[in-house]
Amino acid sequence: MKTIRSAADLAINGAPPAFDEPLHVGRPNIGNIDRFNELTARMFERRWLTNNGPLVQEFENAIASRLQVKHCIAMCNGTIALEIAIRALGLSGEVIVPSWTFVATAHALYWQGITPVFADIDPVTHNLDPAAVRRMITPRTTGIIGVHLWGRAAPVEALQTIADEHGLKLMFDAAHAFGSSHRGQSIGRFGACEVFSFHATKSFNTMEGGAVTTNDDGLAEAMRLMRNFGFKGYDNVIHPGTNGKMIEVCAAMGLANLEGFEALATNSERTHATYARELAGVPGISVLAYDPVERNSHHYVVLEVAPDCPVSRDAIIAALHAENILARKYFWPGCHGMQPYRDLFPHASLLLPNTCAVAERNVVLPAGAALAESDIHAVCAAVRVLVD
Ligand code: T4K
Repeated sequence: MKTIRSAADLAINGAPPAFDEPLHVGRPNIGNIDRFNELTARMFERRWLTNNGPLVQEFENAIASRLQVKHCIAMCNGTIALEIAIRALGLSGEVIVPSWTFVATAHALYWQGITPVFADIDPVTHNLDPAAVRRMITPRTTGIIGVHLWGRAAPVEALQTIADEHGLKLMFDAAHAFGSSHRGQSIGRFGACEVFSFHATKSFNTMEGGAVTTNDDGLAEAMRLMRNFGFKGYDNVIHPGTNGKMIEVCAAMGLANLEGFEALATNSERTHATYARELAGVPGISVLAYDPVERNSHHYVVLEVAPDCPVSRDAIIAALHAENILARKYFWPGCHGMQPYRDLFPHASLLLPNTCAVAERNVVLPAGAALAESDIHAVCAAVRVLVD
């Protein structure tokens, strides 16, 4: 790794890149590998690999008890989990979602013939703005999906009030929020249900995987059926369904990763604090802060580049990439700027000024357990030298 002290040290000036190997956003956090090996060895002895196996059941119990929620239904990934939750809730017509989210939130609706209607966000929290949600309600609206973006809770109570007033269903995309809290309670217990992604790039992962958590017995039962083709026992299909099952290897990874999760979360919090400290006072940029009284996985370190910053956001990203620091501009340009939504709502940006502004200033920096303290110093040095 190169020590960056001046502009001449930067790869854009012909110097070698800061890192020989790329430094990624989303490098997987890996917990207790011995435990994983032990669990999978027993799995092979049992010859039970999927279809609601013992590891999946153990994993579901562990998640439900950790989040203090009645049901956890593990799934093969977060997108299928969203689709199944949406179907189990009976959503149809139009559903209000933020545009400022990973495109899976919108696709999970569109894929089932439901129109995602994009509401604007609060530019400070990056989460849905309740007033904007109200403006997007029509006679076709059946629900709202709040997203706990970057692990920060969406405005849960305000969205619930709107949903209750208009007879709408409320669910949450909690893909970023495993380990986060709202008013001191674990995310996973709000709305009709909450959907997690346990993808490899998430703070807590099962390689691929996801889950829906809910306190509603009927909803949980419907989702369990839908996850397994609608089967209730042998030869008895009582519901339309799909294949949303989590496999045993993924559950083993989840159980192994749960063991080390507290240490990983503490490390991520430290990483976030180091970035914030080292980049404080650099003109035109700021590290997005999370609520200090709530738990957040701190998995996403988000840098905001102000319009008056001497160097543009895209120039910063290009320079970092030249150093092999693969920062991302998640979730630019917002779902409304992606297909098919760009064609569906060609003028959506007029109603999404905050989304558009945030999309132009966002940079997600490498974080996670794979990063050494010295890596963070080098990334910050590169940013400081570029902007100062
Ligand atoms: N809702 C929200 C709000 C979400 O953010 C997501 C997923 C979902 C729903 C859907 O959940 P899933 O169906 O995915 O469970 C990645 C992830 O694939 C996606 O899960 C995640 N959000 C999204 C934010 O990021 P890409 O297209 O950016 O992935 P990719 O391949 O560019 O990888 C990201 C970085 O991670 C790269 O720099 C490489 C690094 N990486 C990745 C993998 C898989 C590794 O170092 N090792 C690995 O094994 O979407």
